[in-house]
Amino acid sequence: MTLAPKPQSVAKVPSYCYNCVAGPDFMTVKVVDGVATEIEPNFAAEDVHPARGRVCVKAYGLVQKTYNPHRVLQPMKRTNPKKGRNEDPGFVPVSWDEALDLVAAKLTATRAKGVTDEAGLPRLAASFGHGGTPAMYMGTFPAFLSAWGPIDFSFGSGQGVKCVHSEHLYGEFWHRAFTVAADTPLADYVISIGSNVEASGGPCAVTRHAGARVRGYKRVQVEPHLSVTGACSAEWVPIRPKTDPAFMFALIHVLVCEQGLDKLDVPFLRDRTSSPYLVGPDGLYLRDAATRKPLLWDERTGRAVPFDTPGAVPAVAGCFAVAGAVSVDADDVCREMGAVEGKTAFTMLVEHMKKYTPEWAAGVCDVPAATIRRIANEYLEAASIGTTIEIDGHTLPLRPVAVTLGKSVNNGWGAFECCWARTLLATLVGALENPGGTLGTTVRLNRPHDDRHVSVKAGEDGFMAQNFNPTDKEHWVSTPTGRNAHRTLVPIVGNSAWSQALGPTQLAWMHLREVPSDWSMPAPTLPDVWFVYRSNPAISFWDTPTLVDTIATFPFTVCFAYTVDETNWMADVLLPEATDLESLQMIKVGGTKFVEQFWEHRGVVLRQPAVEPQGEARDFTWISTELAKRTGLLEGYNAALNRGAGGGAPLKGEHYDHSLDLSQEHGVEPIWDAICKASSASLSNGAETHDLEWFKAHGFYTVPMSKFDWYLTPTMEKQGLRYEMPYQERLLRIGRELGNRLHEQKMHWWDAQLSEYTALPEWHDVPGRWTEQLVNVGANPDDFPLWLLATKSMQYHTGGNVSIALMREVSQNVRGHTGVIINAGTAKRLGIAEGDRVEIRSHIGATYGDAVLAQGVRPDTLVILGQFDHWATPFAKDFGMPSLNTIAPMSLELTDATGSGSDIVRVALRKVAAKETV
Ligand SMILES: Nc1nc2c(c(=O)[nH]1)N[C@H]1C(S)=C(S)[C@@H](COP(=O)(O)OP(=O)(O)OC[C@H]3O[C@@H](n4cnc5c(=O)[nH]c(N)nc54)[C@H](O)[C@@H]3O)O[C@H]1N2
Ligand SMILES: Nc1nc2c(c(=O)[nH]1)N[C@H]1C(S)=C(S)[C@@H](COP(=O)(O)OP(=O)(O)OC[C@H]3O[C@@H](n4cnc5c(=O)[nH]c(N)nc54)[C@H](O)[C@@H]3O)O[C@H]1N2
Ligand code: SF4
Ligand SMILES: [Mo]
Repeated sequence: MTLAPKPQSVAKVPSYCYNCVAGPDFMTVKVVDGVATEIEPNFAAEDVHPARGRVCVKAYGLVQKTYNPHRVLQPMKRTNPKKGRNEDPGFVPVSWDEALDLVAAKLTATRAKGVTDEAGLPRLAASFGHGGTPAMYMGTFPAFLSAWGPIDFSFGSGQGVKCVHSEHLYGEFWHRAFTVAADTPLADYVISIGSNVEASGGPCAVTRHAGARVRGYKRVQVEPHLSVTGACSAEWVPIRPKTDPAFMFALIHVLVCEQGLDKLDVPFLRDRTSSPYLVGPDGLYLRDAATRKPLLWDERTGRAVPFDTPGAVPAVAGCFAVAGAVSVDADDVCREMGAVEGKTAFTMLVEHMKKYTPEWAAGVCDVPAATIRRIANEYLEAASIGTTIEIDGHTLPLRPVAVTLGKSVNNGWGAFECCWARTLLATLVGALENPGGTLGTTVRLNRPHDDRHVSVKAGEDGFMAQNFNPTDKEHWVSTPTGRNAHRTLVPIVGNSAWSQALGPTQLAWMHLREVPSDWSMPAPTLPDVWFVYRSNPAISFWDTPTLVDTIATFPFTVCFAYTVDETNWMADVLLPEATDLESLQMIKVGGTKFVEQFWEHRGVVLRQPAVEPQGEARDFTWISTELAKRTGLLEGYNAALNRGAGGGAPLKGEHYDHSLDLSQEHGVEPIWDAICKASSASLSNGAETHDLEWFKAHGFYTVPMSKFDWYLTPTMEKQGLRYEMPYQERLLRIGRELGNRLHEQKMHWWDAQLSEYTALPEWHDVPGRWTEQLVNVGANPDDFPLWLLATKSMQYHTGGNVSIALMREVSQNVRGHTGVIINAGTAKRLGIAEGDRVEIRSHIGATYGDAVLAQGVRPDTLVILGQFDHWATPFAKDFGMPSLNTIAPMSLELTDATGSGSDIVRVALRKVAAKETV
């Protein structure tokens, strides 16, 4: 027996993982003689990181990721001019010089033609995946993009429209909540509607929920199948897919119609919401004729007065005679109302909700009325209206109840209603943005991204200001500036840096093939150059076979590549960047961020090369600087870095100046050294400056932040602002205005989407839209009797780590990872046994997998985990896993007003011979 040689050096290198949106999480990389061997927690972060310095199972795959034998380790050039699934790209290795020259020459030639083309669309397009996480790995590439000018982020990967889409838009509108979470450490009762947080929430959420369970909180999981979250909840409610609005409307009915106003948080409704605003007979607010301010009924003087009248005591409920008011409709049409009756918005709500009884909802949702009523009453009781808590010296209401929504509930048709109902359920008991309640995490459509309190500014009618895309005649953007037409079609998405990627991205794909017959805008063009990084739309989007054909028509595609995958199979150039454990970057951490990242600190953390890059992989910052230099954009690139585009703080601040010389090319380490110094100086107001060497040793730098900042309501109170709940007068008006603009252009193809703009949402047959769509494409709904849904896997971050063997090995022990989850009774009826090969067929195609029988799934529902069915990605292409994306259509009919859709499709199921797999 020979003994392994004694290691010469063992290092523990601090770093971060941000492979999924539940991050960032802290870790250390154990390096033995220059080889990464293990991932470990970073216990130095125990007191600052909400998961006490720990990462999830996925991060443990990063060692194998680094040494994956299938990695692309040299720049590659395509030699087969034909593109398509069945066309071998014929990639051949080239030097970095040749690859960069090729890309730079293409970019320079494109730029010479003008950054936008004859249709007014950017010639350069870029797609980044998985909820913005690629930015945590792309070094200074954002500075290059910023130096370039207009770029089209229209081509969706699975992120955006398939992600928590309506929540992003409406959450930010109502309470500066790009994503929404429960205040888990204080919550006593959480209704979790399709939010699979035990699988998808990462170590921060899992730690917080485990703590809450020990404390005795109750979580009710409302979901068609028994996810791991359902399995460790107090109760599972197997609701019929896509009927969640009805369930939630019935909860509201119990609160406002059965329990009534006296049982609710009256001061909150009176002072912090639009509940007292008077609505006239035309469904619009009654407004003061002179100032056009909405009126409310002042109980003190017995008169209708403008909402901001000092000393007024607003009536929350009631009908009142009002004379001489006006209403303001779309396009500023002002109507004189004469003598009319004004109802408070709250009374409008109560009358509206009367029909949505638990008995009615039971028929829609397949949930017993008694269960719905009990849950509503438990929620109300747990809200403990009237109690308070002290948070860092401030006395705040304690409302330990929350409703959370998962991604398939808060996107697509029905999502507006669910987001509205969730926000309203919090509002009614004063739990919106108060301790224990429903909280927003961060902002992305508003600024600044790292402090949502600063983004709260007074706007019209006593609400927060909102940067809608204009819908008035003069300013409406009638010619799209990006291929998904976000500014033209979706007012609420705004036009910030993130807005394009959150536009109706499937339209960008669909309209390259065919535009609607009454399209009266310039026909969309192909981008001259398309960049793709950490995104695989050919697997993550809908109708992936057709999408692949569309990608194949793109003239010049540059992919940063880790392995070959289904999207970069169509690339012209592959650029291998140094990955997670091999490259240098600093990012901001702390504050409150996606999923359940609620910190009591804020700061920065460094990712550093724990090991040398494999092969010829190069640091992303080096690649970005080279591209900037070779395209003549170095000065603009350096200027963007000085503004803070590389992450961290701007390089010049009140107490420091580490700006880069604009005319010089800077190396990777000097750039990040400047960012390290500027970030630490900025965080400490000039008291401490730490350089790159310091960060390499210490990993992160944070300063304390008060938990008080988790809650938005005190900020609203300070500014005397109201949440725009329950009545959506503004959205109603904007929708009408948008309709006017589109109809002036003779376009009616977006009319169904316009129906979403309502003051008080109505139940419309949401699941029925899927059967109606089948009828409209000439299919028979009876042929597709089952629902197929998707769910996340704890072991995989979307499709990003499917080629890592360790993840596969772990996941094979977790139910569902070997095929499609089928209710055991349904399987028996169809003659299907455990492990049988089955075909899941929709009206556009079929996908094949093995049967996984379970009791914990509705008989009318099938579930496929993750996103698989790979055909190019090494290792994953041998899994034989089915995928919803292969058979779910891209459909205008199934697109809601925000532009999103759900991962859900009507299917047929049958047993097939083992060999039938294509
Ligand atoms: N069926 C189904 N579809 C879904 C979902 C679902 O749950 N089920 N989820 C949806 C949601 S919520 C989202 S956000 C999207 C996400 O879907 P996308 O936005 O497309 O993102 P990913 O699937 O994470 O992208 C993965 C790609 O990144 C590559 N990659 C991984 N690491 C590296 C690296 O270090 N360097 C480089 N160059 N490339 C790397 C992988 O090889 C892979 O090709 O998917 C959506 N689609
Ligand atoms: N491990 C891991 N964590 C992740 C990710 C990952 O890929 N892997 N991705 C991250 C991203 S990008 C996102 S967007 C989040 C998403 O996080 P989640 O929203 O928690 O995502 P899912 O696991 O897809 O949960 C959706 C659940 O909705 C249920 N569902 C489907 N249709 C319906 C319906 O009509 N009604 C109800 N009530 N339920 C329904 C499904 O059963 C499924 O379990 O996760 C993030 N975290
Ligand atoms: S949850 Fe896991 S994969 Fe996601 S960022 Fe955290 S450690 Fe990484
Ligand atoms: Mo997502």
